Amino acid sequence: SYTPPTDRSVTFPDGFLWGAATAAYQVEGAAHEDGRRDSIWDTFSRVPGAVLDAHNGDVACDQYHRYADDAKLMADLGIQTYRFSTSWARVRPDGVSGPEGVNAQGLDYYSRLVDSLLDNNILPWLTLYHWDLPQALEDQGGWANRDVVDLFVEYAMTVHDALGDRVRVWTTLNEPWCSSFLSYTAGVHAPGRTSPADGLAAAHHLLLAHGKTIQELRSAAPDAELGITLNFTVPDPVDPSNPDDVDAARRIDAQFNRVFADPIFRGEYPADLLEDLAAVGLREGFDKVVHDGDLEIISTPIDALGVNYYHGEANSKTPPPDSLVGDAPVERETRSPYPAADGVYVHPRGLPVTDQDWEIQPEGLTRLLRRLHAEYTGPAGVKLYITENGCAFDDVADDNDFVDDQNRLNFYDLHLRAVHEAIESGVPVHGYFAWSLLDNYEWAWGYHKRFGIVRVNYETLERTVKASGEWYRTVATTNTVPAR
Ligand code: PNW
Repeated sequence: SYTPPTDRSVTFPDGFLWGAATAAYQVEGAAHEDGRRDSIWDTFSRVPGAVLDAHNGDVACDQYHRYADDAKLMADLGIQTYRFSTSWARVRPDGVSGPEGVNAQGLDYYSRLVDSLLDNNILPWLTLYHWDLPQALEDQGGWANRDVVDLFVEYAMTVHDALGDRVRVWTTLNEPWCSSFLSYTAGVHAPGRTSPADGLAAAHHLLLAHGKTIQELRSAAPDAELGITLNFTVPDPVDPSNPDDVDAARRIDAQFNRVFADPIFRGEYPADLLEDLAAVGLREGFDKVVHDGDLEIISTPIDALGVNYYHGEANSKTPPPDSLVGDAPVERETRSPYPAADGVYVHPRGLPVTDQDWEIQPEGLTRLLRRLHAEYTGPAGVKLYITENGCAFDDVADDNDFVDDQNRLNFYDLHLRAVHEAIESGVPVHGYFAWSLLDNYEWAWGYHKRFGIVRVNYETLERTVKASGEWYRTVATTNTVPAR
C-alpha cells in the first residue's frame, strides 16, 4: 500500500470548507423530552444483544442542552461548517401525516441550534435522515413499506418550512446502504431485520424518498444546495489475476456502491446487479417494488454528493485464512450476507487497523474520488464533498481528560493528503468533514468506540479537545496540512 510522504505541507484550494459531523441520535440525548418519541434506535437498543452493553442514546453527549457551548467550541476550533441531522422522531414523532403530526418543540430545538451556529459564523449543513425512523412507522413496515416515502417527504418539508430561511445546504439521506442492507438484511443496525427482499425494498424506497424530496426542496428553495451522502467502499480482488476474485470485487461494487450511485446519476439500476439478483431468486420481487417513473424521480439532478469513506476491502470467493480474521467484539462475518454479493468474502490484508479492525487505507480515498469524478459527479456537474472520514481508537485520557491521540492525528493527516492528491490530479473536492466532532454513540458498538476530535467524558459530559482536535484547528485555520 502507498503512504504519501508527510514531510511537506499541503495547502487546499481557496474556499475549501472545513467541517465536523455528528448525527442526532448519536449526540443529542434528551430522548424522552419535549415530545420526542421512540425511533427504531431507541427500541433496537432495548433488544438483548443488539447493541454492546445495551447502550442507548438517552443521554449521549447531551447536545440537546449543550448545543450553544458546542457551537462556541466549534468556532474555537476554526470549524466553518457543522454537519448535523434532524430527528424525524422529534419533528413528527408519531409518523402521522398532516399539521397535527408536527411537534413544535422538536422543531424549536433545531431552530435554536441553527441560530447558535449562525451566531458563531458556522454554516449549518443539515441532513434530514441519519437513521432515526419513528418506531410508529417501523410498526407499519418501515422502509420496506412504500407508504413511508411520502411521509418522509412531508417530514422533510416540515423541517424546511421551519428552517429554510436560515439553512442553505440540505442533504436528504446519510448512507442509505446502512439504513437498508445493514439494517433490513444484515440485521446489524435498527430495526435488525434479516431479509434480503426487505433490504432491497428499503434501498429503493429510500432512493425514491430522496428523489421526491429533492424535487420538493428544489421548487421551495431554488437557491439551496441539495444533495445526498453515500458511503463507499473500494473493492479490490484479492488476486487480480483470479477471475473469481475479480468477480467478487465487482459484486461488492454493485451491491455497495453502484446500487445507489447508478439510479441517482444514471436513472437505472446496474444490469449486472439485476442479473445477480435473478440468480438468487430476488429479481421478480424487486421488479415489483420498482414502479414505472420511479427512476426518473430518483435521478432528479442534485448539486452535491457527500462521500463517506472509511476503508476499502479485498474480496474473494474463498474464505480468508482464519489467522488473519480480526477479533472485533461485535461478531463479524467475513462472508457477505447481501443478496447480490452471495458467496463473497472479505480478506484482511494485514494493513494497520483502527480499534474497530477497520483497515487504514488512505490511498483508497484518492482512487475513489478520481473514479466518482470520472464516472458520476464530473459528467453531471455535481460538487464533491467528503462528508465523513475518521477513526475509532481506544483513547487514554490524562488527569485533565486530555488525549494525546497521535494515532488519530496520523489517520487524518494521511487521509487529507489523499484528498489533496485527488485534487492535484484534477478532482474538484470542495470540503471535508471530520467524523466526528465529539465522541458519541457509535450505534451497535454503543459508547465503546470513540471517534471524536473532542473527548466527551461520559460521567461529567465535559468536552476536552484532543491532540487531533488541536491539530485540526491548525489545518482549518491555515487551509493547510502542516509538514510533520
Ligand atoms: C457511518 N459498516 O456509519 C455513519 O454515518 C456514522 O453515523 C458512524 O458513526 C460512522 O460511519 C462510523 O461508524 C457506518 O458496518 C456504520 O460498514 C457501520 C458501517 C458503515 C458506516
